Amino acid sequence: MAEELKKKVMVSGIQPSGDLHIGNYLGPLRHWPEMIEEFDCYFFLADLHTITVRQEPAVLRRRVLELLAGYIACGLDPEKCTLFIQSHVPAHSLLAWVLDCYTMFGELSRMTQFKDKSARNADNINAGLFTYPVLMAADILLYQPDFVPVGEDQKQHVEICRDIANRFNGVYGDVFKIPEPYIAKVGARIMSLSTPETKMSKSQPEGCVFLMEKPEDIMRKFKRAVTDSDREHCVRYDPSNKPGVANLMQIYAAATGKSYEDIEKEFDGQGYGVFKPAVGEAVVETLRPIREEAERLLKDKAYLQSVYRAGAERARRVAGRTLGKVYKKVGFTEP
Ligand code: ATP
Ligand code: LTN
Repeated sequence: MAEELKKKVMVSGIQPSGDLHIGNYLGPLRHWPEMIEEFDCYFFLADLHTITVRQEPAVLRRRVLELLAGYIACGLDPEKCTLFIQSHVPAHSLLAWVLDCYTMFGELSRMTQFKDKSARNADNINAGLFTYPVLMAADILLYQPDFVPVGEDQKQHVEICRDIANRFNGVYGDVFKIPEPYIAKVGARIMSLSTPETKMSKSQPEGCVFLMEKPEDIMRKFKRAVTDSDREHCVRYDPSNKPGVANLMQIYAAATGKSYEDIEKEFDGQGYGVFKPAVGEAVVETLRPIREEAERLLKDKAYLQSVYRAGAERARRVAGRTLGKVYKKVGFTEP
């Protein structure tokens, strides 16, 4: 226990709003298995966040299990980290309410994800979509983490979490640790294969490669990936002028560990007709063991249940300590 207390703490979540894709994997998730060796890690399925957009209940239930199997298959050994489902730890919702009262309407209005998602779901701009970053701040602050490993798109949410925590600490003393975002250098923002100007996202399945997809489908998507219309047809890292090629290079670099320089040399004098299938092959090979392991785990529902139950129990203990402290500080009467 003493040893565990000394370890730095990490917290991160993924929404079960769709299947895991290579943006999630090659961005943050791929690094998590190394982190669990070094840090005390809490990884959860953010089901409370997911209902900000309307979900089919049976699909949401299935996805949570699939994602949990995906987490473990990606190398998150449940013996070495805490894996749980957000709605199983009520402290997330309870702290979110308190933090709502320390978050300004104006700062939430500036969140780009709110602006994007409300534009895409114009018929359901609900209050949850607006206050989502406060729930995310609660998810984080409950565990007093040092780092929050996420993709580039979540940086703004980690920043508002820091602002909320600083505001609260300013009133009540050092209640919360102020966490840092932890963003991978390569893979921080994997772009869509069909529209490389936009982020790869599960809501746009054409340009998105899923972790559990069949190899032939993955290959087809890479062969059709948008590159560029210049005559040069050479593999060169130039994100402003050749965003499609730069994205494929980023994916190849993340999957193989090669540098952009190595990749330019490897494909020197060869056109995209050689490069694109090579990226596809590298991705297929990276994903193969993950897919096979996830399929195996999904057949063992009792095991998955034992993992998320044990995870929630541990998370509830840690989160409960922070929530208790917060309730006391704001002046709630002890029950
Ligand atoms: P989507 O836009 O695909 O619906 P999301 O942002 O809602 O995704 P989550 O599945 O909750 O995604 O994201 C889990 C993690 O993956 C987050 O840390 C997020 O920053 C990261 N991530 C999502 N998309 C990408 C991407 N295209 N490139 C790199 N990281 C990504
Ligand atoms: N908002 C994130 C998912 C998420 C998260 C978190 C990430 C919810 N709570 C806490 C890190 C820490 C997303 O949509 N990708």
